Amino acid sequence: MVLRESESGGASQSTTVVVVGAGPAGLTVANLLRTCGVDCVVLERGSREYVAQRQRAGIVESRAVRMFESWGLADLVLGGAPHDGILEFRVDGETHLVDDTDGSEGPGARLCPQQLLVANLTAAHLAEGGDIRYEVADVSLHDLTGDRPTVRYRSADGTPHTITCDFVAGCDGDHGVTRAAVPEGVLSAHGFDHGVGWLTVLADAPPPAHPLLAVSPQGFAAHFPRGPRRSRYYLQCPPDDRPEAWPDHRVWDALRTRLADPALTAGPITDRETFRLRSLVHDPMQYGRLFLVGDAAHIVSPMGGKGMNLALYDADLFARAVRDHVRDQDDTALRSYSRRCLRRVWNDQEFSHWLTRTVHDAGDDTHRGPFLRNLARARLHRLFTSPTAAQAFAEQMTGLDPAPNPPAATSG
Ligand code: FAS
Repeated sequence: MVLRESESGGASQSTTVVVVGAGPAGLTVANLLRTCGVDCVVLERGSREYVAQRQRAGIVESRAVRMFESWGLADLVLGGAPHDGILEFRVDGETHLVDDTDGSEGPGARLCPQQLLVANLTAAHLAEGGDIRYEVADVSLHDLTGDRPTVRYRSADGTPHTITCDFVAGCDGDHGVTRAAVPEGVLSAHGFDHGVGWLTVLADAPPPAHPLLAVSPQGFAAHFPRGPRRSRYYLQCPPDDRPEAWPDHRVWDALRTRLADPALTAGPITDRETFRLRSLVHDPMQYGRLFLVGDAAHIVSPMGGKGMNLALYDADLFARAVRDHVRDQDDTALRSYSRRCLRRVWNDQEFSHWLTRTVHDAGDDTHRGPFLRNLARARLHRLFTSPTAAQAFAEQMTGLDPAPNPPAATSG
């Protein structure tokens, strides 16, 4: 890292990769680059405490567990319990246990809450001398189509800084600045509004025996573990509903009804939000030397747990591509980054769309009518009775490609 006084005043530095955003995407990129000896600087507008407390995803899929293992990082960054490979569908109170493992060799998914993964990735990177700058402001990108883009920002004390680099990893989520730096008309945005809202609730209440998806005439509900004494619940609601419309008693009544579990143990609710289920993909995921990673490029409804796992997939492909560029002057992977990520993104969008439609259409037929309700119920019946359908479902849940990825990354 080279430190000099810049023309615009303040400090100017140079590095290989500037990573904007310290969520799962940015922190995974930073850890993987560090592992293969590539310099990078991470810029995050929030504080370390803010980033560490955001509660979102709850499962690291098998493919991502094996990815961290291939980089020698699994023991360092993964926490939480191994997932036992069983998913429960409860349809009108009737239980159907579905195996969501594909029987392949290697470790399975982990019930590792996003904030735990983020905390571990942060600690691992800082412990090895990684450079993460929190509470930065006014991040702006320049000369992205040149050989050496620059990133300007203000540090927490207001000092302006300029960093020159080879690549910028845009890991700043759906509302960040990196995608916005791409000129109008370069990216195509493909969106879908599911016309469904979800109330999401976090509570200090006993986790379920298995991750649970419930279909009922009153609408969809879900119950996921978020640690040994904590649960995440989802309740289908009108797309423009507000959290205030859901006082505690209404939440627990609806959960007991839709989960068909009158004895469901309640607990203090620590967080509740409502959001509209929507999906969004930006294509391409690259502009010059800017590479979009994770939610900065795509949003997928939480059905199937693909949001965070897609961010980890992109981060793995980007880090390998930069390693090949730096180590072997081979840009093949950089040139195909966007195409290969988008192939996975559309695969997971399709799976998440299928599952979202199925569990919502199969419930309350006022939602989209009896014809689609019966179609969805037929899909569920096939999943519960056809080994081929169950195998295809498991393959999607694990995130493992039918054709395995290239050989494991070597840090040398
Ligand atoms: P993130 O949004 O996590 O991180 C982006 C980072 O960039 C943030 O730290 C932000 O502060 C920073 N940033 C933004 N602008 C910046 C700027 N200008 N300068 C510097 N830094 C900047 N996915 C699942 O798989 N399963 C789930 O159950 C699930 N539940 C979810 C529940 C909710 C309420 C939400 C909102 C999402 C959920 N998701 C879920 C999706 C979620 O996990 C995302 O896919 C994941 O956070 C994406 O990670 P990143 O791409 O790193 O983006």
